[in-house]
Amino acid sequence: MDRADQPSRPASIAYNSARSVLSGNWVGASTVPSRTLYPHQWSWDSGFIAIGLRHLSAFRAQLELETLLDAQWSDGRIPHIVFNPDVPLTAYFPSPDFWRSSTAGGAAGAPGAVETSGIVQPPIHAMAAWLVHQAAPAPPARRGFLRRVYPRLMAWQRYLTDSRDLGGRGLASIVHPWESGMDNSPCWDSPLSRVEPAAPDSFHRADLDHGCPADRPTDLDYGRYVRLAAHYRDLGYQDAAARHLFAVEDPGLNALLIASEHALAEIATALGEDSSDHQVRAEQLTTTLLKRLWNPDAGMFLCQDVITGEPIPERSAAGLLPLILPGLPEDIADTLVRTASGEHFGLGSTTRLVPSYDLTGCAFDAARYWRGPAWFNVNWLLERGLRRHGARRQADALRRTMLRAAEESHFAEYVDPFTGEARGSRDFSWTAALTIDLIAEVAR
Ligand code: 2M8
Repeated sequence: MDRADQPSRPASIAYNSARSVLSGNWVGASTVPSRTLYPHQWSWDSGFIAIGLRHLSAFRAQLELETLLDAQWSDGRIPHIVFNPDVPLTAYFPSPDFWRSSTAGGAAGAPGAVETSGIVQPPIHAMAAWLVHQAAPAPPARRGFLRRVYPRLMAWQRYLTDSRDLGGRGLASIVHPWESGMDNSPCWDSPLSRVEPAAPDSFHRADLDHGCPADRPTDLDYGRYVRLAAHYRDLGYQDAAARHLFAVEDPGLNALLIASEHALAEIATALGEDSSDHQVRAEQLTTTLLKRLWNPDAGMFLCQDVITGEPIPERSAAGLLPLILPGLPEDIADTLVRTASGEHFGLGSTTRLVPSYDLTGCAFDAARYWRGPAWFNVNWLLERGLRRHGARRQADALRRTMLRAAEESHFAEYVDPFTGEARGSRDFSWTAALTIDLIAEVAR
């Protein structure tokens, strides 16, 4: 690590332990989410990781994002996994020989020098790049970072707003549950039910070599994930040509898209360029998000199934994430805060951290992956959203419980929302990174 570019660091046991987790998961030019379960580079993980790394080393935070951007496809997409060629194929499934990006993705602009997946994850990256830049103390540590990443981040955002507007309604669609980052959310149950699962003997689940089956997706869901990914691959990962079997407008992904458009406006201004296009786009996207996905009865945003044209009547934490947006009307923000604190999510009453899914929903499961447990990246975004919209008391309380749960759970991948009990893998990178960010931000 480059000590010269380190900002001053608050000393605490949690901070130092979190830093050790990130050092242990650093693989030279990027960070793996988990040494066991996820041994490659993941897209939105790297965004959250860079947000924490910025407090340790501006150089390392920049490198984290730039390593990811080096795997960007020429159509603008940032793949959700960048594979490490030194890791055995059996360590993670679906492996590079399943995705075959450099051949199957050739027409869509996949790079030849590195193997990647062909799907994407939520666009936290411009927001992360802006936060990384702001933390770099002086021009030498900034290293021309913004100038290098700006065109790439812009191409990424345009891929989502243009190639992924599958509904023609002005919002980006996901074509696979994994693209939401909330892979096993009950929101996907109905659209996934139309997908014929891949034969169980056609793949081997490496995740069950490391994870507890009760915490992970079922075999049936996994078969459907595999079928969807293979279908997209066999269409050359080309969105215009593809007949998607799954297409959903997700408020979480679209909220990050808008937050990143605001970040691009900041970046353009810092570079002395015109920011008006980004500002206009952010405002238009916010208006569209409100028009298309806001559900007044639910008091939150809901997903929309683009294939059936119907809203998906499930409440997931993704529908609270627009709280991070600066341009949100205050009555909507107030309603979101009430919904987060009410019976469905229990913030400040029945739960310690905001669960990934509705506590009263039929599919709620406090242990299983994205069907109820609380995730630190989601809670970090909500903490910022609460703070942005004046709910300071709730934000302070959430920050305290997050820090406690992160430390007590040994930086777990996710936790039981009621008890904070650790689930999934331990020493998880974004949990450690966001712990560092929360501590450092208080110390400012
Ligand atoms: C989980 O997703 C991967 C597939 O991308 C998996 O289950 O194998 C999700 O929690 C996702 O949001 C996260 O980015 C990834 C790596 O941490 O793991």
